[in-house]
Formats: sequence, C-alpha cells, structure tokens
Amino acid sequence: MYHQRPIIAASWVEILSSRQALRPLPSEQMASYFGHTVAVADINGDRKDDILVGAPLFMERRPDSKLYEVGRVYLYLQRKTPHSYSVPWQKLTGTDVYGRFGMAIAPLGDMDQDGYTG
Ligand SMILES: [Ca+2]
Ligand SMILES: [Ca+2]
Repeated sequence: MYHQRPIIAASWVEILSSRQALRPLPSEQMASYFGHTVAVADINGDRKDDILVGAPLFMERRPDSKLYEVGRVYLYLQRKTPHSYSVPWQKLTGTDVYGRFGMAIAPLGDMDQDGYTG
C-alpha cells in the first residue's frame, strides 16, 4: 500500500529579457488558464509598458458558496518596487458564467483620448 502524493500544478507567466530574467507572474488559482493571453500596453500613461494576463477559466466563489467559471484579467504595472510583478495592481473579474473573460486581450490605444490607454 502506498499513499499517492497530491499533484500540485502551479502555473505562471515568465517575462524574459536579453539582459535579465524578470520575476515570474504567479497564478492564484490552478487550472485557470492563467497566461492563456498576455498583452502589453501603457495602461497608466507613464510611458512604461504594463502587462495584462488573462485567466479565462478562473473560478469565483459566490455568496451561495459555489464556484463559478467567470474568468479574470490581471494588470501588472511596471514599477521599480520589489513586488511589482508578484502582486497584480488590479484584478478584473468577469461577470458572466462561462463567459471566459480574458480569453482575448488586445490593446486598443487611447480610445477616449484622455491620455491613458486603459
Ligand atoms: Ca505604464
Ligand atoms: Ca483612455
């Protein structure tokens, strides 16, 4: 008789540079497809590219205690702080069950011309 060890499959997105390897962006939930989509855009208008990562199968626990697959998009701002890539600046969660929010991400520029891409 043997005890099977649980399989833990963590996922992350790793941004590589020719000069240095940046910290990996860790997923907060297994099997959420974190990293299915990645986009780069200057969201806060500071002329530094920021990173958007989609997790279209992210599951949210709702007040009825059940998990619902809604998807999530994570925004990481490029800052010179030690944890700028380990903790997202903002999490955007989908509202529609099975809507797969974050399945596709594309920077559309400053559509309302207020100086910010977002
Ligand atoms: Ca920026
Ligand atoms: Ca804008």
